Amino acid sequence: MLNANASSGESPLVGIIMGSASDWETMEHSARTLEELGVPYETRVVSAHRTPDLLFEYAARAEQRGIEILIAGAGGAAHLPGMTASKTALPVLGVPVESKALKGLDSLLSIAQMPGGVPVGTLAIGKAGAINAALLAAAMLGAKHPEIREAYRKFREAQTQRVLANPDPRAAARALGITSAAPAKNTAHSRKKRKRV
Ligand code: RP5
Repeated sequence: MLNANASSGESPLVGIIMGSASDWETMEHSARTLEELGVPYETRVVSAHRTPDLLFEYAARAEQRGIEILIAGAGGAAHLPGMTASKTALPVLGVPVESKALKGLDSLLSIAQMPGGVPVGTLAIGKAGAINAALLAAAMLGAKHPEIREAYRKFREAQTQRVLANPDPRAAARALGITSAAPAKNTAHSRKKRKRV
């Protein structure tokens, strides 16, 4: 019943759970980031509303299965992270998935506003939160696993070097494919400038 998709042959240290398969588009960024850092993880859909018994079993048994941190992503009335935290002493990191109706503000508040006594570490809405949940998990695991601390340090250092190596925002935006289609001379900014002279 507790079979999940493990990332490698190694025993997973992180469990990435989500309320619906529709959350995967967001939560795969947690998975990809852990893969980049070489942290073994497992993933599975566990819904607080649709499969509450599975959620209780998964959360209650995660620690004895060798999982050290749980990342839980959910959208809307996002009870999954809080309910997971209620059944385990493992740290739970919550990722608010962007909802259609309220753009994830509902998810964010549902996850962040836990009553005192049962903490959920809440990340940003959507992709940024999913990436940061994985990075924070790696930072926490690093206290016990030196190779993960080193992988995390290298990730951060490479990120810093990338920014320093690309000081020109136009060139960096072009490289990332996010440059605006409009040529600089047609922008409102350049028109204003021309008027002033
Ligand atoms: C939540 O409801 C899930 O986490 C998901 O973000 C949201 C919508 O689920 P689906 O209707 O797409 O399955 O429980």
